[in-house]
Amino acid sequence: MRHLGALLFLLGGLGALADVCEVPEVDSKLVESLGQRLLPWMDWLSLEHLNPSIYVGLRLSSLQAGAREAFYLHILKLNYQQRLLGLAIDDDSSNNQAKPSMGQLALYLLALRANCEFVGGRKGDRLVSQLKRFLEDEKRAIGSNHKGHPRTSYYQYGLGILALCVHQKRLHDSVVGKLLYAVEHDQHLQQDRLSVDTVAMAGLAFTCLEQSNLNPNQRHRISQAISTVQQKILKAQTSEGHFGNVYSTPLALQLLMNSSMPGEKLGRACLKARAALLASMQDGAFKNVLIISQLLPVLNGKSYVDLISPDCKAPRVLLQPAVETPSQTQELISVMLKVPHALQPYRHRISVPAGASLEDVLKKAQELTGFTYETRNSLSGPYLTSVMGKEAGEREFWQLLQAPDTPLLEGIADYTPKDGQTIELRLVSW
Ligand code: B12
Repeated sequence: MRHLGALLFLLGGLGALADVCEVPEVDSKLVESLGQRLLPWMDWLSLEHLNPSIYVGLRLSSLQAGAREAFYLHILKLNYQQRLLGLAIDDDSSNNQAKPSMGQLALYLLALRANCEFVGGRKGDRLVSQLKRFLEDEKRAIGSNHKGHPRTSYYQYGLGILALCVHQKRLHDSVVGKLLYAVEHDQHLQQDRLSVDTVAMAGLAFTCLEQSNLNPNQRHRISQAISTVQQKILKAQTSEGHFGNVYSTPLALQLLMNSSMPGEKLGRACLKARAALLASMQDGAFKNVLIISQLLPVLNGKSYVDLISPDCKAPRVLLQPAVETPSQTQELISVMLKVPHALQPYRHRISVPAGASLEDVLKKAQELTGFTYETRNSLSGPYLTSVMGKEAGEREFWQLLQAPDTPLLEGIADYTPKDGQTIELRLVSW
């Protein structure tokens, strides 16, 4: 805040008015209905549904879940410590649980900060060392000539740096340097397109480093990279107002809310984005809990950078569970499902009740027509890993498209196909 004030003063002196990104308050009923979607997930304590992002999103929002919240954090701690440190294993199944990825460990550390805890003690130090080691390994995978790729993604690389930063843990300049280089040289592209989520996450990490002054030798490069990120995000604004697409807009706004620029462009762009978000919220576009957890902080004027010193005493409204109104529909729709480039090409018309998800279509196709698929659970929901016996390899994925060529903006569990639509599954590199 002090920096912003100084900057405003300086720019004022130069005759240019500095502009900030604000997202004015949104109807509280609309915000609450988003928060209510998180509640069932907080009661659903099975391991594959535990999601530290939900906890972070709620703590940075204007809402709270009462006693559920503390209990949820407790379960997160037990689960993450057990899987990462191999502690207190009394049943065999826990031995087989996959270790959290670098990004998941990072989100867990953000969750601790969201409760105003600093990671510490012997166990905490080991978690910090693990995250640092993950980043070092990724740095090596990228290579000294920057020709390689991180094994996870630059998104997770940024998340890792951000998590250590909010815990005031120092990283070697060379680790930060890889993310700087990626932003400076457009290496965070996905299929030749800018991934707004990825640059926004990098920008959030840089903003934290700048505010905490953890890598003073790179100060100049870091602030340059922040403005590069801001420019890229502003340039990616669509005519409706979203940055990238509707689902990257929350993270983009988290980044821009920490920005200031001369002129009026920033403030105008943010107001337009807010209007677009509002329209999408009213349209029911926000179904996915991970995305909701990235959006709720924005609607409360907060970002992940606030985890440097979170306000854990701020009053928040207690969420009440939503009253379910089950929609009964007998109406059937028909969806064409095709996998043209498989070893065994597949094409069938599948009939499902209106409102069914794409996952329901895949299930039905598997039951009735010899279609086969597999999924893996992720924080965003079920991720399609294999189709017609063909598993996606390294840096490949099964892309979901509406024929002929429009990638879907949602995963199989959230997307609800319309009558007569053709859905294609296509193995692509990224
Ligand atoms: C990196 C990334 C990818 C990479 C993942 C591979 C990798 N090795 O990292 C690739 C390019 C393959 C990818 C693919 C897709 N993605 Co993507 N992806 C992301 C991104 C930028 C970061 C995810 C991440 O690392 N999270 C952090 C870690 C700690 O969480 P995690 O759960 O362990 O991460 C895994 C999952 O996120 C999974 N994953 C990635 N994307 C998606 C999408 C869905 C719907 C699911 C269920 C899982 C999933 O891959 C991660 C690595 O294993 C997010 C951005 C965001 N805001 O979250 C978008 C994002 C999650 N993806 C999105 C989409 C739509 C897709 C696709 C459905 C696109 C398509 N039309 O095919 C496909 C998934 C199809 C499938 N097979 O099920 C949307 C989801 C929106 C929503 N409503 O939920 C996001 C938010 C981007 C956006 N703004 O549009 N993605």
